[in-house]
Amino acid sequence: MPAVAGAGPALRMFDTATGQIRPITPGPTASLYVCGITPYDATHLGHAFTYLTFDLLQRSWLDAGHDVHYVQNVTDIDDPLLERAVARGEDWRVIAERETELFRHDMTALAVLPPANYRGAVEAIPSIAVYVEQLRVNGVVYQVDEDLYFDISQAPRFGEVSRWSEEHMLKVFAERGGDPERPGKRHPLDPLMWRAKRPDEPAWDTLLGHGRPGWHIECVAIALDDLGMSFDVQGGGNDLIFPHHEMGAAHAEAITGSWPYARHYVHVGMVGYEGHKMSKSRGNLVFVSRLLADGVDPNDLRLALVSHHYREDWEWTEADLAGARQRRDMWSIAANSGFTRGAGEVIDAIRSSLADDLDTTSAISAIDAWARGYEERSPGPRGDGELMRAAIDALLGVHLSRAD
Ligand code: 5CA
Ligand code: ZN
Repeated sequence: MPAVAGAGPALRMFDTATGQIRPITPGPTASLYVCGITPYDATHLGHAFTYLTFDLLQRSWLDAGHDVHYVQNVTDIDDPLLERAVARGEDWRVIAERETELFRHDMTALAVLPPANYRGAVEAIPSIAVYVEQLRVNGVVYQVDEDLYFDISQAPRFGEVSRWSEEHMLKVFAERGGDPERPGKRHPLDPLMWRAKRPDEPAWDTLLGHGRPGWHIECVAIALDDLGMSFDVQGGGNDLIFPHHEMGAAHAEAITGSWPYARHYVHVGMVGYEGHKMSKSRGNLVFVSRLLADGVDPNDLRLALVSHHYREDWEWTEADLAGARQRRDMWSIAANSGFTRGAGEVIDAIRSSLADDLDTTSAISAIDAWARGYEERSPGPRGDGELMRAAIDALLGVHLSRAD
């Protein structure tokens, strides 16, 4: 990321747990955990929107002089992956490896700065087993048949991340991987921690016996091992607010006896397509790799996505891409023209906008106004265009074209 002279105001972001935009106050090293993909299908624009959001956050921290310890998981063992493997007649490991590779390739193409640690659920299994065993010994985890569940009634702060009513929780729990109806559970919302081996399912031999981990504990084990308790930001799409991040915070509190799990919960709006949230289960997907293979410039795609505020739920259309292409052309022409002025103030405006809950729409409007200024066709100060080029590259991750 190019260095840009100067500095912006301190970053403030919306925090789901408090419902407020409040300052994020990292130490010299900012810590970030973002929930990664379940690799059973290639990267769609919803995934890209989520990871671009946290890329803007990482860039903003780097610009402010912080080091960033960014950890991301890949859910390389879970029900949807196994279901896909059966449906396709492929080995689940082959699918996971292929789709993870494709995801990483797509992220690189979109100029997403990589996480420092990229962790698989499978590699975390020994650690997960130790945490679950500790909770079992403490009586917070109980057995249903051969499986293990977490007792939410023993999590005093349960509900403080989403702030949802129990009624609302119950409504979505089953849609998002939960099993409220299973007989033998103490509470319908209790989440699975460990699933004992079933015929035809992969399993790992651990101190909990043969089986595989539940979803939430996977992210908790990785986050606690790599970042410890009370890291700066837990991130993901807003479909992860409940149950995933609520359960994660409850698990982590039970394991460590402390709070908060994350100091800030940042959730990204859902990208829709053809009237519904873009999702692998519905199949209404626009893939990053497809667009790139069709010749779309990744800078245009990146600009199209970041033109939406990250908290907005929005619907992708072809017009997003056409608009971004036109805008990046306009910015490139301006940067190459020698007829622009005011880069310093515009860079201040970009930084202030981004510091205000990653307000990319205001940042982009400020750049638009600067770019339109070139139409006066009177020479501006030398280097103005180059300053803007570097700032747009560093802060938004968008490269402008050079004059031919
Ligand atoms: N592996 C889990 C997280 S531990 C998972 O949710 N995987 S995923 O592949 O379904 O989603 C990966 C990330 O993309 C998550 O942060 C999710 O919230 C986000 N995401 C999924 N669909 C969309 C969408 N349509 N719009 C925006 N973000 C999305
Ligand atoms: Zn996760």
